[in-house]
Amino acid sequence: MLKFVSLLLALSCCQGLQHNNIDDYVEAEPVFQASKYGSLWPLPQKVQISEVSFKLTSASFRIVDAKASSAGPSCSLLQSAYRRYYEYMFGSAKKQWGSKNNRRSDPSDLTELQVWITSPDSECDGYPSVTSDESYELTVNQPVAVLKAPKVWGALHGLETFSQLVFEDEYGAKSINATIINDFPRFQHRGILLDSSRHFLPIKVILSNLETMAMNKINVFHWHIVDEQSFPYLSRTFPQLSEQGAYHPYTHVYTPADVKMVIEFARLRGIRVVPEFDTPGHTQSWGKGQKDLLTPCYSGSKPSGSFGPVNPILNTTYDFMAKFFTEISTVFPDGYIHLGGDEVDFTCWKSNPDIQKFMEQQHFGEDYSKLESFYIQKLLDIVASTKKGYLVWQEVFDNGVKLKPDTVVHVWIGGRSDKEMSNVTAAGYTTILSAPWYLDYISYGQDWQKYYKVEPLNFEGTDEQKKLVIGGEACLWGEYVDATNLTPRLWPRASAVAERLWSAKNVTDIDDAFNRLSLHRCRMVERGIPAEPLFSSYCPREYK
Ligand code: CP6
Repeated sequence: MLKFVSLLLALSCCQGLQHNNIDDYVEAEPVFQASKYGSLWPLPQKVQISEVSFKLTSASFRIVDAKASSAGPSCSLLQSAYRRYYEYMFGSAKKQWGSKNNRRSDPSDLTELQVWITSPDSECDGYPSVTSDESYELTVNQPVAVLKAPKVWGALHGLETFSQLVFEDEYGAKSINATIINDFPRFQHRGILLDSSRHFLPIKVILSNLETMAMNKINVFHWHIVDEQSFPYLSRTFPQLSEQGAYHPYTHVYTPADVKMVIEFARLRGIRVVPEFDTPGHTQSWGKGQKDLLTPCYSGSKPSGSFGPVNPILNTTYDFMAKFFTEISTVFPDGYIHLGGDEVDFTCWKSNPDIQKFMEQQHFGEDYSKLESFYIQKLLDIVASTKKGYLVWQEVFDNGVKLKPDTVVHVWIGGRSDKEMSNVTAAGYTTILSAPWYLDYISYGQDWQKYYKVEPLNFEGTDEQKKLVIGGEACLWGEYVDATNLTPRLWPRASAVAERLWSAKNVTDIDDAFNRLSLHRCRMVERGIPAEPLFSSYCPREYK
């Protein structure tokens, strides 16, 4: 029987940076030291690492289904994950990643990782959801390593963790320490918002960021797909929306096939795709292809020629929205749609005489937030009839709109976001936090530490209220971001958010985080992701 002790790991994925004797270091500067947790990121809930290690060789190591697993060779989600992680560990040149040929057995080799889905329904062919079981247990020991998970979602996370335990010596030989890990996320909703309206994001950029999300155990891609500036979503029902509203009608659109590809690529990595169609504000691009959808603004007694938010007083608006969201509810399999509702500018509504008349009829007085609520209420009823849940930005809650009890309120306004979290949860709504995680803001220095130090439950409230916080999202709005700079701006800064949302509440040691994150960032670089550096440093294989 092996005795497992938490022990300093002198080696990890990225060799050459560490010294074996960390006691030699006394200075408090961010010099690189080895964490006893190696390069694990985000840190699992429970980790025991032994000093005993095993060799892994590409010729003899395989990832296989455990005999008792409820998912077998027909589970292509797992089979493709085995291949992916084998290639991350050994490189893609080795063709016989799963074959029994050429197996050389050395007694000190680890020859197998057995993946055992324990629940009768592995969910292999399903989609991840907000209630998915993402837990797993990983035991690395002789003669085989075993990864146990109730569902495929936990197995995917366990494969990533296993790959993070493998390290290389200076001659390139791979090893792994005997290890026991018991892991599950602290929060169920761990998201990243990308904005494909301010700049079109090519599919390959979206896919490579989904891949990186999986490396960070992020499980929600919040796709802010359209906005004022462009409408790249190609709607089958209303093709003129992207024909007129995209930056380019053929090259800068997401076709139904593109959207399917993104959703399946994400599913294979345990990631939900939550689309956002933000209304009634942020909709200039919608107006180009859909006549009468937006409110005509007036200059004195005459239309000025410009348009404002969605026109909330016309029946045709709601007919359009019903058809449009019926399509969206079938194209996107996730249980939730983000309906936006943020930053509605009332200037245009105020200028329009028909709207003024409507305000009088409805006894709304001068309170245009009542008109906004009128619109949102009708929209929510339309979307609820498609059997989807919805998320909304915090203004919708602030304006007192009656929401379905399972609505998620998305808190984004900085400054007093803790107060907002208190209010939203006191009203009994589920909530996610983004206010401290606006990654489109950049500044000099290590701002990942600021994101890392956020504690999402630091607000006044009962335990009941705290339970309503299901997670958060890092937002990378697209005004200053396109394919040229998106990935390095996002990573590893979003990794700080990923660990805050996955790991235990008491994982707050910023020096240990620096050490692990430096290695994790080098690993992303080695895997072909241009993640920016944390500080002065080098990665052993950055010039490959
Ligand atoms: N676009 C949309 C945006 C923002 C929001 N919604 C935004 C607002 C303020 C800042 C950054 C982004 N660009 N549709 C707010 C949710 Cl600082």
